[in-house]
Formats: sequence, C-alpha cells, structure tokens
Amino acid sequence: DIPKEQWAQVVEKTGGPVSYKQIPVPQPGPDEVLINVKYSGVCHTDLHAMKGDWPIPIKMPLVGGHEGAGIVVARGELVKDIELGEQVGIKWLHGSCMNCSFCRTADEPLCPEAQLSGYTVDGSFQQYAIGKAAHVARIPKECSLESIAPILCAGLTVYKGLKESGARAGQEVAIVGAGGGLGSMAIQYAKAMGFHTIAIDGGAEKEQMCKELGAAAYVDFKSSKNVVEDVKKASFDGLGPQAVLLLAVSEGPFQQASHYVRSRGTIVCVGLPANAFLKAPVFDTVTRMINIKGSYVGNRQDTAEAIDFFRRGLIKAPYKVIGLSKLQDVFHLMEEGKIAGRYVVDTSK
Ligand code: 8ID
Ligand code: ZN
Ligand code: ZN
Repeated sequence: DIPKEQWAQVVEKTGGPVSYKQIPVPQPGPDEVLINVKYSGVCHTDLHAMKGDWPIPIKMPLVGGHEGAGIVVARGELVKDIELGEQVGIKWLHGSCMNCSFCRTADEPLCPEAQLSGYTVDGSFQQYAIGKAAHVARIPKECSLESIAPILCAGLTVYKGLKESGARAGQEVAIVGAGGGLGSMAIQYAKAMGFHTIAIDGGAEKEQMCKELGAAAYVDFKSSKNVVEDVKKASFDGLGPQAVLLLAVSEGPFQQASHYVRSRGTIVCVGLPANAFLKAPVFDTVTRMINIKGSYVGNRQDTAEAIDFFRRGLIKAPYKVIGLSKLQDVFHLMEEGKIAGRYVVDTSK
C-alpha cells in the first residue's frame, strides 16, 4: 500500500540546513514511475546544491539526492517496459527531451532541456520519488540496493571519466580526491579496466583505504612538500601518469595537474568546486601536447555498463549506512573532508 505521507529531507532555502519532515507522496505522470527509495548515496553534489555553489537555477524548497536505489510501486499509463516490484535507480539525469541532437546521439546529459534529480526536480532523499521511465537505471535482481546506490552517480561518473581519459590497459591514472566517494569508486573501476592508479588525497585513513582498494601508490597532498614531484616519482618511469582524473572539491589541484601529467596525456575534470577556474601554462600544453577536458555523469549505456561491472563483483568500494534522518550530520563530515568512501542513507530510519 502506498501511503499519502512520507518522510523526507527538505532544503527550505539556499544555504540549508535540511529539515527532516513529512511531505506528501508524489504521483507519477504518464511516462513516469513511482519508486519506493530504500537507500540513497550522499554525493558532494548534494552539498553543493544546498549551498548554492553553482551558476544554474535550482528548485526550492528541494528534496536532494540522486543515488537512489529502490523498487517500482506505481507506473504511469505509458510505461510498458518496467514492472511493479522491479529494482531501479534514480540518477542525476532525471530526464531529457530525447529529441535534440545531443539526445539523438546518446549525449543526453548535454541536452539543453535536461532535468536533474535533487536539483531541478525532487530527488532521492525521501521514501517515495518520481523517475522518468526512460531514464531510471535498471538494477538487476541479484544486486543489493544499499551497496549499488553509490554506483548510480559516483560509479557511473568515474567509469565515464576513465573512458573519456583515453587511457589504455597497462597505463597509469592519477586519481585526485581518491579517498572520497567518487575517488574510492574510481580506484576500483580503474583496476577493473586494467589501469594502475596513483591515488592523491589527504590523511592516513584515506591512504589505508586507497591502498586496500588497489592503488599502486598514494601521495598525501597535506603532508607532501611537492605534490608534482611526488606524483611524477610515483609513476613507473618518472615521466608522469598518462591520465589525471580530477575529483577534488578545491581549485588548487586543477591548476596543478598539467605540471605532472605525462606528455600527450589527458586531464579529465570531474569535480565541481565553486567559482573555480582552470589554469595551465600554454607553453607546456602545446609543447607537451596535453589534453584538458571535462566529463559529466554518463548516458544510459554508460549507466548499464557501470552497473554491470558492479554486478560482476568487480566494484567493492566501502560505504557506511546511516538513517535518512541523520543526513545533516553526513553533510558536516563531508564539508570537513572527513569521509573516506561514501555514506548511504537508509530511508526507513
Ligand atoms: O558528472 C560529474 N562531473 C560529477 C558527478 C558527481 C560528482 C561531478 N561530481 C563532483 C561533485 O559535485 C564534487 O565536486 O565531484 C566532486 C567530488 O564528489 P565526491 O566524491 O562526492 O566528494 P567527496 O567524497 O567529498 O570527495 C572529495 C575528495 O577530494 C579530496 C578530499 O579530501 C575528499 O576526499 N581533496 C580535496 I577537497 N582537495 C584535494 C587535493 N588538493 C583533495 N584530494 C587531493 N588533493
Ligand atoms: Zn553525484
Ligand atoms: Zn535533448
């Protein structure tokens, strides 16, 4: 039975905090499903959204969250290919027009009409959320909802970013912010894809986690006297990693990467620090043939592939489960950079 009211975490105004309260259960439109969200990962994007860090307009009041894993409990009249009881996931890309040239060529995250879960529409920090049938992630029956939740943004995004890096099996990838939610996933995807990783983050707890996850080397940006030299030294011939995946939430590392990336290498920007700019020496960019690019979530095929790595047992990044009612505590820890891996909220608590 679908209740009329449900528990949710609501951002009432930009800057937060979230308030835990009862709100109405939404009703799905003709092309939508109603999902009983069981677990949701907490992404740093949710904190950026609450703080108003980004230049695009946001819905307010807002239910955030875009790593929601749950079960379909109702569907609109046009939805024929999802059954009640099926496991599905809410991801950042809630919907897109399906008919612009980006949508037609499977670049739907670039759609000018893109709708974003937990940003322009209510997301997964509630017990019942709406998903567009065409865009919800299909979660195989054998996958646990709590452990797959972080794949729906963190896993998908780093998998896509690693593909966009152009790195080949046997090459080295530096992962900046390796101890965070995206970073811990990135180490596992990189390993599964045949890349060696140089993990960069701060502190001993994150060092231990990165090494357990399979990083070949760890550079501590807090204690290193020279991050650029240390990253180059960690690479197999001292000439730097082939690719850099920038997942950090501060501007500094975005300026630094061009100094240690290998010649002809690629820097992939994924993290979205507020008001940040890229800066790289033109001389080096030219004479060392450096590529600098962005990567933004992934399309529906990337989603299916990222989930399949997980289904095959290749992705085991650590997460901690906490009640949805404790979301504000997670944001505090995240703000302080104290989370190794990911937090997943349980919507029943
Ligand atoms: O599609 C996209 N491009 C996309 C998708 C999902 C998330 C982008 N993001 C963005 C988020 O909005 C956020 O800006 O990626 C960023 C990272 O998200 P996250 O992994 O959820 O954040 P986190 O768990 O807080 O991890 C960030 C890590 O960066 C480290 C921190 O210690 C933390 O472990 N870090 C920082 I801050 N400065 C660093 C530095 N100078 C650093 N690591 C290395 N060097
Ligand atoms: Zn996210
Ligand atoms: Zn479109």
